[in-house]
Amino acid sequence: MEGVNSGAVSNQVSDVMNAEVVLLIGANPTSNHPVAATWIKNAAKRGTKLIVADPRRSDLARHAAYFLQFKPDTDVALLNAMMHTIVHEGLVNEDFIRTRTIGYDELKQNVEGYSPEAMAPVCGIPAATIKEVARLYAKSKGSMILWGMGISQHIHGTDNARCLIALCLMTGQIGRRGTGLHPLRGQNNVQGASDSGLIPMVFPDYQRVDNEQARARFEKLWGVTLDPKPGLTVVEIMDAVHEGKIRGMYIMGENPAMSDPDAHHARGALAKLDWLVVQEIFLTETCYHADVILPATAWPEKIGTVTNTDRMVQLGRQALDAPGEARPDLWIIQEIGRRIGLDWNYDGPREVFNEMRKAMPSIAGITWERLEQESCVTYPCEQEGDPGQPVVFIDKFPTPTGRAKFVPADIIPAAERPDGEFPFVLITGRQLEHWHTGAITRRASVLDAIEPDPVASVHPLDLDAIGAKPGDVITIESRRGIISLYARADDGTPRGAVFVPFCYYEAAANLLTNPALDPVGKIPEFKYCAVKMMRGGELTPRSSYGGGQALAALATA
Ligand SMILES: Nc1nc2c(c(=O)[nH]1)N[C@H]1C(S)=C(S)[C@@H](COP(=O)(O)OP(=O)(O)OC[C@H]3O[C@@H](n4cnc5c(=O)[nH]c(N)nc54)[C@H](O)[C@@H]3O)O[C@H]1N2
Ligand SMILES: Nc1nc2c(c(=O)[nH]1)N[C@H]1C(S)=C(S)[C@@H](COP(=O)(O)OP(=O)(O)OC[C@H]3O[C@@H](n4cnc5c(=O)[nH]c(N)nc54)[C@H](O)[C@@H]3O)O[C@H]1N2
Ligand SMILES: [Mo]
Repeated sequence: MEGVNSGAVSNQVSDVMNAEVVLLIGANPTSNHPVAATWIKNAAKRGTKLIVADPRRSDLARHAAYFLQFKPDTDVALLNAMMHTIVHEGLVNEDFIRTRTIGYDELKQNVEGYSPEAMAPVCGIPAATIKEVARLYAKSKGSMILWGMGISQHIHGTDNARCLIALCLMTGQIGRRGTGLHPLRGQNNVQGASDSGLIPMVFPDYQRVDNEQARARFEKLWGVTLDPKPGLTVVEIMDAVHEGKIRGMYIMGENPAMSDPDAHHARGALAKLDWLVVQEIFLTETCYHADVILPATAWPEKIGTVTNTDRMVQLGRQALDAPGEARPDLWIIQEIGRRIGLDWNYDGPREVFNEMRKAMPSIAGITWERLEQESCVTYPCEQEGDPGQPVVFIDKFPTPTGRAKFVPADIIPAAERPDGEFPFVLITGRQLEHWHTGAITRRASVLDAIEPDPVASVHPLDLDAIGAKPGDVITIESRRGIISLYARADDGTPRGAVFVPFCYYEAAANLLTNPALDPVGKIPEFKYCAVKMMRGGELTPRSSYGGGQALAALATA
């Protein structure tokens, strides 16, 4: 059971109700995971002590016992200082460390250099506060950690996560109700996509492609020879196009012309391709570069399963007819497969799901019939009838030794720090009303009416410093690009920083961002680059959709 790999989600979000302490770091659930936010607020109301740590104050800070508005990019400093306190005050769980982990001595030695007193000026949180939250987390009967992209999207994102894991391991705050680690998942099916092998270095259930045994198993299952070489990740793919190593691309349900960092570079790659196919439900900025566009059906127009952040598999059913010539993604993929000579003849999503059960021990016990009856089924679920396991890692971890490893982390600064010429930090992310690149939500009249125009959130004192007032047009420039958009006063944004959502084509945040990657996770540094900010500028004309246009069209219709 516990040998089954399920990513790192050890406990479901609703488990915050069983936690005495919840540490939420680098995530803004009120905007991005509203259902999770509701669980967290309800838990806080019932007495769970909420610690919110984020350079930007979000709505959940109002519900927090402690809100740590630490300096952007200083997670390792803050977390190492918490661990220093836990070590020095004898709050570690020695029994857990001895029986369930390896590498503690190295970690202990490493955090020695990170006293709260030394780290306070680095991260901007007083030493006494760091100690209080460290004690609170370590001593409680159950402490849970939830995190988001504020942790991951740095060149040291893996180190940030390693610190959270170490914090949890040294205190034994995992393997029970109301404890553990929950990296809040993004898209409705990003967990399911990862589980089923949509990662360039793994097969289903996270079996490495370069692991001979794993490869042999899948070669037998599929009756083909498989490539042992890990593939490229998103940003690496665009680099490979510029290097002339990739000449054709097939993109399905992704809008990299807007979502990749350094958009000029990414769009340049799309334009350079000999052949680009985009399978989409809308005519996106990526489609502008396509040779062929394959119209797909949207979520309510087809049948299929998704897996949410809580490791719950659920079945979506068709509620609407597909428009025009749109076809389900599965139909399109299967037809392409057949026309290049593959013998694919799945009789629909159910048959594909049954093959997934054969490929993935973690969901082997989930039947299609059960999904038709129950709203969702939690995995690991290895045998039919198994209720599923809401809490994993109860008595071992999914590693060869069954133990978890401490990995010490040191401070690595962001790839591009502010300087005299580019004095502000650009933080990019999301807002409630829009989804990523705006492809869907800017076409939704109500959402588009609420947030029609590109905005930058800036601290009122910084707005003052550049001579701008709320509602003025301001211009933000980085070493890679320049955008003009409306200024919004927001005293939750720290001084010296500006927050820009990446959904607006007219002022695309990713024209500015730095494509530097975390060497392990290969995630770009979307949360930190250097920019300058000036009052004034030319607003780019609105795109073919968005900017209140969907609503205006409705009014005149
Ligand atoms: N409405 C809406 N909901 C969404 C999405 C959407 O586009 N719109 N997208 C979905 C997807 S795919 C994802 S991945 C999730 C993302 O969900 P979140 O991770 O909550 O979203 P972000 O807005 O990217 O950033 C999270 C937080 O990181 C903080 N941050 C910035 N710099 C740092 C730092 O140095 N350290 C720390 N610790 N924090 C920092 C920001 O202030 C912000 O509050 O949302 C999902 N939900
Ligand atoms: N600056 C900045 N950039 C970021 C981030 C950030 O925080 N800051 N976050 C990053 C993260 S975490 C993520 S997840 C990415 C998201 O980046 P993308 O995945 O590129 O963004 P989306 O807008 O969600 O694009 C999904 C596309 O799929 C299409 N689509 C929807 N449903 C279907 C379907 O059923 N079939 C098909 N074929 N197509 C469909 C939509 O129309 C849309 O164009 O952005 C990343 N980029
Ligand atoms: Mo995401």
